[in-house]
Amino acid sequence: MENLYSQIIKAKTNNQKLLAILLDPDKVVLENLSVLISKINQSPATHIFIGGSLVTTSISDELIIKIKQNCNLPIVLFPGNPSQISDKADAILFLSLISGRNPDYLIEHQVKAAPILKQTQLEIISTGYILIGSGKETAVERVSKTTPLDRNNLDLTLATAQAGEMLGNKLIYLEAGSGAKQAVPLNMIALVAQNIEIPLLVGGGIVDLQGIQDAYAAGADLVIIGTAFEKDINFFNA
Ligand code: 1GP
Repeated sequence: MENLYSQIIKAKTNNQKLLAILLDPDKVVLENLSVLISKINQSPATHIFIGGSLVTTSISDELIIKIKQNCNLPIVLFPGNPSQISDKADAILFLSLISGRNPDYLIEHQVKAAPILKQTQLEIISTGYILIGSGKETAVERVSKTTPLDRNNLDLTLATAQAGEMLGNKLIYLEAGSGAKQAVPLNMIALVAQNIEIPLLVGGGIVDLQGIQDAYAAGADLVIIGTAFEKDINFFNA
């Protein structure tokens, strides 16, 4: 099978926009999963991301197996820490929180994860993860104990994204934080998209279909929707 990263690159080359639905294993009720999966199958989603800043349950394996029984979308781990690794998924965003200055999230968790990942077949996609301030503290900020970048500081955000690219990251992820009050500013998406070569992911605080289209128009290659779909499984039917 062609690897997921090649597919993302191909989509970017063809200007085909991608959409990930983010499922937090702590919030998914397994009994309701079949309805959830049928809604995902009817949606324009191209990927399923699984993870969260603080996942406390260990249902990830079971959740992924059940999703795979009824859904063909690739499943990508989006882990808050190494305990969320599951070899049942297809790939993992190997994140480094490059907007922050907490060594645990820059390298420590990655060192712990490496030997575990070596035992799996997961495709590893190194991702520069950049947290952007959204006016209110988000879970990523709280858990990672890092300060997000100022949403008005375009220069610093661009330099951070470019440093991530130069370090060899394969993706840049601009994150406002799950449930953020304000999504990543469109002018910031545009500036970063125009000045990096690698695909740009954008998520956090996008609450309607127009928000997704706006992020695409600004230059996002892949948009992540978590809370809006979690709150309303008919989100994509509107
Ligand atoms: C969070 O970017 C994702 O990591 C999705 O955010 O839950 O606000 O959609 P939302």
